[in-house]
Amino acid sequence: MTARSITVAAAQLGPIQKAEPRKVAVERMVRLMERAHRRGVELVVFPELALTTFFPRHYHADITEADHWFETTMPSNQTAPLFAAAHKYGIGFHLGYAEIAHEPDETGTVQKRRFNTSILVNPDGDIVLKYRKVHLPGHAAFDPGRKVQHLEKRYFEVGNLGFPVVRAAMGDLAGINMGMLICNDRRWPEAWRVLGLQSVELVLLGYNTPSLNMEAGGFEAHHLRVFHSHLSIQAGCYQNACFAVATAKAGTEDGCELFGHSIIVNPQGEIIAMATSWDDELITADCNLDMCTLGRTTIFAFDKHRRPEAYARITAQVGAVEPPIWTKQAAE
Ligand code: CDT
Repeated sequence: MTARSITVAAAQLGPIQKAEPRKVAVERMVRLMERAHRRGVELVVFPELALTTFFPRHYHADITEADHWFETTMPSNQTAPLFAAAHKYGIGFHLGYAEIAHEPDETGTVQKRRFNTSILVNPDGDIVLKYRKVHLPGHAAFDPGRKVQHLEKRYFEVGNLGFPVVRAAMGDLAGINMGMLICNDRRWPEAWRVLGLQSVELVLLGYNTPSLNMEAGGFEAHHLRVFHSHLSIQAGCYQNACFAVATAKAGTEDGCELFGHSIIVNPQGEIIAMATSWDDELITADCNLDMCTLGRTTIFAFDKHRRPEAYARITAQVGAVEPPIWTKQAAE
């Protein structure tokens, strides 16, 4: 029996400065796709908000002043070269971008809505999966206590598409179960498990993570920033028996350092490729999807071993509550 295998790439991007037009960013991405094609890659993963600088660090009092960072159509004239390259090279791609959609809100009224979005596109140019970031970090109002703002809660609504997984043809394979997370989502085991419960085999994930904790909430050693990113992705893959391609935007962008360290991880939780630069860099790996079977038929055979009746707090509760206090009298 031949292995179900796909060759994937994390197409890390070096910094995109505030003044850099989308055209230049797209040209850089097309060059990475050309390189990917030469290396036999079948699916390329670009970072979160890959077309512009990480603009949530910039404050606009009037949110509409930030609209120029957003895409209103996909593809557009500016992003069409990515779709053309995908077609030319027979490569699928994952793209993170800021999305403006005119959609009904929860009351049914059509509104202008803003999301931190990613899409999975096949070589024919079909958008086979769309995801909108659920775990938005940062804050909504200008914070004078911070050296650098992180205004995702100002510019984006919480994603309203859940954590979808789709089975679609990619590379030589007739079907791969693929899902997406965006940046901060990778730190939340609940998000990975919702993907795992849909038999995900390959998670596509883009991120922009500062090298320093700008929240000034306490000391966090510099080297632990990368450790926590890798720890989260490796645990997510192991516990859900899947591969992940996790792609960073890296380097010093608008004076702020992003740590890079893009990785590809297998279902054993091992890093099988890692970026070493803070620049545009392509890392690749052959993923034998049959490797997902071991975890999902043994230690993480969900149907045999999960105990949802004991997990009610996971969905019933947001913040943590205090436990009861033990006393000798109560114990007797
Ligand atoms: N883009 C993104 O989600 N970044 C966050 C930084 C958290 S600091 C507010 C991350 O989790 O990597």
